[in-house]
Amino acid sequence: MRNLKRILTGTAAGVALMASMGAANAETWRYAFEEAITDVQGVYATKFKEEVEANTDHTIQLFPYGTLGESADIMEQTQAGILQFVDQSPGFTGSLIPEAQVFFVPYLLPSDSKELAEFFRTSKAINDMFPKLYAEQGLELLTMFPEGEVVMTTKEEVTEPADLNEVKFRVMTNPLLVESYQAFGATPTPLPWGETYGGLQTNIIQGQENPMFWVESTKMYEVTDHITFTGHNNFTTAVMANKDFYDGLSDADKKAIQDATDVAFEHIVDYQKGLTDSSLEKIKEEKPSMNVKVLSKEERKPFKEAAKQVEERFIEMTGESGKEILDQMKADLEAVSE
Ligand code: 6CS
Repeated sequence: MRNLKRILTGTAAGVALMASMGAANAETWRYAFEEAITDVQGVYATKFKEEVEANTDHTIQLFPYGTLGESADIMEQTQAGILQFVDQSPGFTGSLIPEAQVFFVPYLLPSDSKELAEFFRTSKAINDMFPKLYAEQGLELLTMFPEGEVVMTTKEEVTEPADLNEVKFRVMTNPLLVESYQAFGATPTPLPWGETYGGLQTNIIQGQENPMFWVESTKMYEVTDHITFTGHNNFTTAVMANKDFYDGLSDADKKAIQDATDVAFEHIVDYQKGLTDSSLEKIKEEKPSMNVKVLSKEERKPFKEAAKQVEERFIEMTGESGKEILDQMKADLEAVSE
């Protein structure tokens, strides 16, 4: 082989042939996500791509939101093996993996971002239990990471559950989120993302929830007038690979993917420092009349009270398996809060 290399590199045609031989196993892998390239999932995917391309012969082609359809479409394409990687948030995975709805038990996750990141890094529920559930659906769960505190944006001010009465509130297509907003006093309306802006514009819906960077980048402030920090959740997302594809990789490629996953996780945690505040500033510049309300401890009480029945519903909906995940998550959260 060394002799062949010496012979080939002696001529221009030989160099070209060597390059193509080197590339014989190189593949292009497709990775779709639910946001734009400049949003949190896009920043994560870009870092992941950079790392994989630097450490393997392979190339990753990124497909931001809208290029291949809605979240449900990219998940279907990944399960079918058309895509190799997908970022789908548990908010859309609830019907496929009911236990993933645990991320919608209100007031479960901590608000402190350092504690939250450490939870995602160390959680047995996330790193040991969820991968088995995703594997049953033909998916290799690579990571889960937080995308920021969820706020409500609405047409009318919200300070208590009674303000949500008769408010058609868009939620991701997730049965437990429907339960949550019912418990909060609203009329939950599950919709794919693509119908949200238009729904608010035409008053078919009057509210939605999401992290601040998304409220800013998707211009939710153009179609709603109030932002409420209720502290009830932090947005979680998940990145996975098609399992048959992943299982068929060499150990070196698997390691490169795992390493890229870890590097991109730390990058995205770091990237989000101050993001809620800077997004809020941009919104205030674009629309100074936007009303921003941070609910006090006292004002949060009735929402917290309602959360109890949502937790009970989660257990009813998911049985023993869901309860085990919830209990483990609580233990994992306890461990990082110490
Ligand atoms: O609410 C949604 O549907 C969207 N929210 C975020 C933060 N990312 C993607 C998802 O589609």
